[in-house]
Amino acid sequence: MPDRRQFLRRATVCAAALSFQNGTLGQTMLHTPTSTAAATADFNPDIEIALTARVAAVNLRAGGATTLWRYEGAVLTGAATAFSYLDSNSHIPIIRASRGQKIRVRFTNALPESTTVHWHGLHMVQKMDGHPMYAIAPGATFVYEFVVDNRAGTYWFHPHPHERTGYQVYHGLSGLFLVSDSEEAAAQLPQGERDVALIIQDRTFDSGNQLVYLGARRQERMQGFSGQQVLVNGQLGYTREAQRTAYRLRIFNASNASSYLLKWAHGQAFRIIGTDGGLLEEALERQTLSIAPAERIEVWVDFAGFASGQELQLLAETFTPALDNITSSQSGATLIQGARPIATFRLAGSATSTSTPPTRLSTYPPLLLSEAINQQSARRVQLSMMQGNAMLNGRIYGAMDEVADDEKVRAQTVEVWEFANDSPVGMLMAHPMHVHNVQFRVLSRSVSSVQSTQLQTLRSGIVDEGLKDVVQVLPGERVKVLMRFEPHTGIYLTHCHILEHEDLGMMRNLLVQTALRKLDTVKSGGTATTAVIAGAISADGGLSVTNEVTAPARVDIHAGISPETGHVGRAAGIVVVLQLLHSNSWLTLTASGELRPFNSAAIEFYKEIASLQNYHEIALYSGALTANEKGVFNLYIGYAVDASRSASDLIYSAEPLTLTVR
Ligand SMILES: [Cu+2]
Repeated sequence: MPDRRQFLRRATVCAAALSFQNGTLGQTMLHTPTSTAAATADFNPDIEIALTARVAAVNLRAGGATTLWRYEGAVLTGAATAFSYLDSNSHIPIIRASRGQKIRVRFTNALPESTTVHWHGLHMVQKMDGHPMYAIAPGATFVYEFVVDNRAGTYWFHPHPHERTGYQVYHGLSGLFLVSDSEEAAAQLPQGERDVALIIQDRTFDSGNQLVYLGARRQERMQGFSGQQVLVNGQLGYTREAQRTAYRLRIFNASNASSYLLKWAHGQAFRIIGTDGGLLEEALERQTLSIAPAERIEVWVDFAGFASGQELQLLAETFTPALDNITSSQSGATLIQGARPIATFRLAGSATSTSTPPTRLSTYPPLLLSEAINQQSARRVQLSMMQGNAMLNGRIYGAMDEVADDEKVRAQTVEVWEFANDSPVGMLMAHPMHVHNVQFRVLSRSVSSVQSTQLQTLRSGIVDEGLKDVVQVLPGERVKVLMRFEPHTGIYLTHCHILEHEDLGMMRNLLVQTALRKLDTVKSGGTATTAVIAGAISADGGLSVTNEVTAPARVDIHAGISPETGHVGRAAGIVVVLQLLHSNSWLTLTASGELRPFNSAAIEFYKEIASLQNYHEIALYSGALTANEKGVFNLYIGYAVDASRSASDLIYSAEPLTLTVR
């Protein structure tokens, strides 16, 4: 049995979505269909970039220009290196920033359709996350402002408009967002010319050198798009001259749907130093690398032991989401060991002495299963595909603000999630699952009952170590991950990163609700009052956490309780505490509806609930406010489970509902 108080302290979660007559607070918060955002006057960015998405012709290969959708950028403030293109002539942009820097991106949509910019893997407030609810119309601008608070690592950005992400990314819209920090600097990894990004994308070109994407048929989209050629950094047969020394390679699968199994033609093992969320704590070695769409794997390699003029080839086998190995049907260089060379390092220069392979790379706060509020009952996300739909828990993406009860979490709490790709009906495919605004640890990967050769081959190279924001979930598997939600609250997303699946609706909103804490500062005392407690219906019928009314006014107050997962099904007492700011008194609402001085030594409960459900809505008050009731009122709601009834075991809302009566 975990110690109860420890458990509660750790949990820091619980109750209190405040809601009113005309709908829940959640819905009110979600009513933000803005497609523009202006710069904030006092933001003072360290880096300011003008970024435009437009249609442009780019010379990708011989035979004429290819029409792409591309990002163009210019640095307005900060180092010129903050924005560049990969390999100088490429269309793939790179933004470079240090942890802690303030970034402003003045984005202009010069495309013929709406788009957004999602900063994949980075922690963002809701409005800056590129959620499709913030679609930016053609010709419109949107100013993204955020502070980089992720660890050093290889992050990226791409469009996230509803149902069009696959098309827009395929046609060229994606870029790297590289974060550096002091810990990375201390690791003394190869830098500058020896820090190389390898971006893998598969594309199909027609005879006029134009990109060919799949059609609108649902069946095609279910299969996902896999191209006939595998490009690295925009080029087929990517070749790079390299010195005979150590390199850092940031390998990133930016393909829409294909997964790759990578290996060196010369048989060397990969020394893995980082994954999605930055450097590993300790380097590890693998003979092959399996990389799913949106995943990043960083490796360290030393070319010192090879001769000048020698060519080292990185080989790839391509797997579709259905795990068909289509390498032999793809074009490109000759097959080697059943794979195609996708990148070649041609060694040059004088020999340098062999470098010491990195071992210890970083440390980060442990994320422990014991911290999870649902250690015994993982939050299940069932993946399924049937009747032309790709679904999460049997649902496809609905309204922009639609959130089911089982899609709500609490900021700063730790949860276990289980992605279950074992639906007994429908098609089984690999689904790389991504959760916005969080980096997680992979806890376990069940052995699948489906044991095809392809699946075993692909699984053999999977890198689950480190902090991740995408995890490959193979057919028949269940993968458990552990994550701590960031302090940012609001609507984020959980989705499959096969972009055609995402566009089909294999995506759901994730509502991160306010972190709740025990209100230790509640004081007893004060005097009873006839003042009516908090909350108001504003002129348009909408409601927010902070309300103002001019007396006389009518108010309706409801409070919602969403207990932490571990408390569902248990008996609980609900307490309502009212703080009168004008008199600095604390009151509690009794079961009979009276307001009495709050006494922490003898808590009076407003209501008993026999079995806590995921959500309870409680009507607290309905009536009129008179001019005598002017002032500011803060309302908190809390609960205590089972027989525990002492003040120290109560879990309160962190933020009050505030009503100002003028
Ligand atoms: Cu999928």
